[in-house]
Amino acid sequence: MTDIPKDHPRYKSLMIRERLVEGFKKGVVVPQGLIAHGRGEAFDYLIGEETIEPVYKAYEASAALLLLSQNPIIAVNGNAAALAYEDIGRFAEKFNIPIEINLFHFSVERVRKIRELFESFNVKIFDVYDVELPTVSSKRRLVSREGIYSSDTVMVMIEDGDMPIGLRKIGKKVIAIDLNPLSRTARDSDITIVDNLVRVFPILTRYMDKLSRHGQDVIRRILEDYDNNEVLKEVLIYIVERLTSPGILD
Ligand code: PTJ
Repeated sequence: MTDIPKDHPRYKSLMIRERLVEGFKKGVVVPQGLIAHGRGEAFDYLIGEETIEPVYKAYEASAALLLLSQNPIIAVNGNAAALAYEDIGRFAEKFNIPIEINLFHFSVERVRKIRELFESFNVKIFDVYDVELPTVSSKRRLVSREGIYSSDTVMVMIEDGDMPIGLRKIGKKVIAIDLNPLSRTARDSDITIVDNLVRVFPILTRYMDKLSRHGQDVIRRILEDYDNNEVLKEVLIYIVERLTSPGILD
């Protein structure tokens, strides 16, 4: 691992990069995943590398949807596992939500390596692909009958855009984590959390804890009032205002 001095102004971001590089060396992340991360970093820069105000509504709605779902599931790929397997594992364990390994660049070897990362958590992991999604053409169509295929809500992250639309076509609800508010994934999902995956699960945990103290009617209303397009617009406005604010280069 590269020795990054703690006082480096970009320490945090460089350490996150290191996780990806380590994941790549171990065969968890594909080379394309490094490129995908660069795009994410660019958008993280634009939002100031912090969770921004409009996105809290998406967090709240995501928690509401997960709490109301009968069979929610978290789909993980190479980047997600490399960046946040501990956070995802803890979340899945706490809220008893299964995980399915769902890869664009599919290989049995990568599935095994990603599975290993989650094995220390008491969570159900789906990694047997016995059915195909008729609405997805990429290798992500390979899913588990008892996992993604039978779920009602799927959480996807750092992915390339074919899953949300494909999943919604067969009646599933989709929560996406994607730093790019303009991506297909962001626009085609029911709820998009425009935030860096490395920040997402602790915040989502807080919302899950908070909302689970409320009655179903309150949770349902939060979901009904949520408008993903509006939130994406607010994110774009936030970025534009931030970039054009007088002190931006100070
Ligand atoms: O592991 P596999 O085989 O499933 O392959 C995964 C990759 C990432 C290679 C594949 O899904 C891909 O090519 O994705 P894209 O099309 O590059 O899209 C990735 C999206 O995730 C982009 O919109 C990025 O802005 C976003 N992104 C990247 N890093 C992060 C992120 N969003 C949230 N948090 C991040 N850390």
